[in-house]
Amino acid sequence: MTAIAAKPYDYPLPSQTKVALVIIDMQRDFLELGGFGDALGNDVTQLQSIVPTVKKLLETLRSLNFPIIHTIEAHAPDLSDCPPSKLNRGEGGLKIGDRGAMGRILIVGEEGNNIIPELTPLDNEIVIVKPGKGAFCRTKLEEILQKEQITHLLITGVTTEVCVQTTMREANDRGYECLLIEDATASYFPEFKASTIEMLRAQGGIIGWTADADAVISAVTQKE
Ligand code: TIU
Repeated sequence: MTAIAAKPYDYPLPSQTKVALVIIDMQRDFLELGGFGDALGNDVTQLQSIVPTVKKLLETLRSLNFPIIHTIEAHAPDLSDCPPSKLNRGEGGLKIGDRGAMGRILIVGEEGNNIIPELTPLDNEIVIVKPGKGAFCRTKLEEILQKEQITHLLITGVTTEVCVQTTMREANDRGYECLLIEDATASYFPEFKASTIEMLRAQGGIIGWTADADAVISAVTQKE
């Protein structure tokens, strides 16, 4: 594996690299009725189409022993890690911590906060519980990546222009080589997904690369 066919040019994978799959916030709170995404007034069905693709990537990279990192956007039950700016944002409807159809919205351990069953992490996989949109903000992610000597991140999940884009920008500024898997990320707003993909890879890959899941799978399964 020396490169993945990507845009704006092939994503190089020199021999010293260690690649991880990152799956951002594939939680019931964002993908199902009664969760946080729904409470914000979004059409949650927009996100469900990527589940088979993320599952295929997860199963392929898992079977090849790549490190897998799952993230969950969640707050403590007492909301001590939720700034008032985040808690009070929005117009009407249920807020973070309110009780919804799947338990308290965006609260750690509640039914709606779990990763969807199709993508349940294995015990040996890394799970980052994050209070912000970016996965590096107030988490141990950077420390873990350094300890595991991970240099390259293949990024998937929801939503493209919120938690996915924020995380990719945070990672890029910390020196990680990032590739966003286009058909494994989704937004409630398809036009925002399209714009995000364009802006991340513009200017010669100013934030990183983008590629289809098939290109990633073909590269990682090819014999050396
Ligand atoms: N609302 C929205 O688009 N996203 C979030 O609130 N969190 C994530 O993107 N995970």
